[in-house]
Amino acid sequence: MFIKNKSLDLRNLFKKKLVRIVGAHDGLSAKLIGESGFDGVWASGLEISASYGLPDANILTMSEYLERAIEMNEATSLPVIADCDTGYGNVNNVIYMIEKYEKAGVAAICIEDKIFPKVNSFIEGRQDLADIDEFCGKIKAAKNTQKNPHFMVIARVEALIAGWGMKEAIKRADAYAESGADAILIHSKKKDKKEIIEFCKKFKKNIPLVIVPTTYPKFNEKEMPKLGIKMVIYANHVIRSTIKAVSETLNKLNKKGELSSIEKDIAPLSQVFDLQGMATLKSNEKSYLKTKTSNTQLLIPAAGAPPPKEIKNLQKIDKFIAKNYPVSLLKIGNKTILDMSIDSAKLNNINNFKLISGYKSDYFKKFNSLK
Ligand code: SPV
Ligand code: MG
Repeated sequence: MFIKNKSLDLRNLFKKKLVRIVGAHDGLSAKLIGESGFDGVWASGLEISASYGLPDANILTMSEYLERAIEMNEATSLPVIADCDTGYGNVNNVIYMIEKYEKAGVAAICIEDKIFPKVNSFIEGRQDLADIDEFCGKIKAAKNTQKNPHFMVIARVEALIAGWGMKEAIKRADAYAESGADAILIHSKKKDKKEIIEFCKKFKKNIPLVIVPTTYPKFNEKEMPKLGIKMVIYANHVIRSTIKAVSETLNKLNKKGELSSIEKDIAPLSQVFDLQGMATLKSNEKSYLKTKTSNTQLLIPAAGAPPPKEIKNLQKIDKFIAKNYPVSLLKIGNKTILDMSIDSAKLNNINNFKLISGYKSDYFKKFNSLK
C-alpha cells in the first residue's frame, strides 16, 4: 500500500525560502487551507480547544488532540505539524506521543518548554517554564523514538513569553538545538517584531527558526528569510475568521428573520458539497454500486389509443384529454398513468426506461429522456 511520506514532503519544503503554515482545528479547516495555496497545516492547540469551547490549557487529552490531527491529516494532502504543547506529561508521555503521532502520518510535532498543564502563551499570569535539562531529555527521547528519519521535532522556546529575557531564550534555543531538535520555534507576545528580530540576530546555531507572529502582525514575509526564519505559522486566524463570520451571520438572521438577508454572505451549498467530495462519491457509485435492479431496463408499453369505456366513465378525467390522448397520458389526480409507473419503478431503484409508444407518439415528446 502506498503511504505518503509527509515528513519528507515537509523536509523538501524547507528548500523554499519560507515555509508558510496556517493553523486549523478540524478536517474542513485543514481542507480549506489545502485549497488556498499555503504549504502546510498547524494542528493548533488553541484552535482545537476553542472549537470545543474550552480553554487552551490542556483540558483536552492527548487522544482528543490526536484525533483532530488525524482528521486534518486525512482531509488534506499537505503536511500537518501538530502542536503538542508540553508533550502531555514527562518524557514517557513524550515517547508514547511520538509513537502515536508518527504512526498517524503527522509530518512533525512541536513541543514547548513549559510545565504541564500549560496555559496559552497570551494569557496573563502563570507561564511556568520547564527545567532546561528536563526539556532537553524530552527532545532526545522524541528523536530516538521516531522511526521515519524525516519526521521533525520542533522545540519551542517560551522564555520571552515567561519574561525570562533574551539571554535565557538564546541559552535554551542553543541547548535544544544541541539536543537534536530539527527547528526552534521562538515565541514572543510583544506588539512589534523588534524582540523576535533581536533574537534572530543573536541566535547563531545553524538550525531553522520558526515564528508565530500573532501579536506582531506588521511583519512581512519578505523580511523573514534574511533573519534565518524558515517557517511562519499563522496559528489562529482560521478560527478567528470563523468566529467573526458566524457571529455576524447569526446576528443578521436574528434581526431580519429571513434567510434571504444572509444568503449572499454565506457559502453556497454547492461549495459545501464540493468540499465534502460528493463528485467522487457519485462517480464511485456509478462504477461500483451494483444493486439487484441497477442494470434492469423497464419497458413501458404506452401505445394504447383512447379511451376504453371504463376510463371514459371514470370521474375526475378531463373529457377532452380522455378522447384525444394516449391512455398512458391520462391523469388520475395530479399524475399521468405513465408517471405513476415511472415513480413506482424509481422506488425500486430502476432508472433505465424504454417507452413503447404507438398512438400519437409525438405526445410523448416531453418524455425525451426515456428514448
Ligand atoms: C497554538 O496555536 O495553539 C499555539 C500558538 O500554540 S499560540 O496560541 O500563539 O501560543
Ligand atoms: Mg498551542
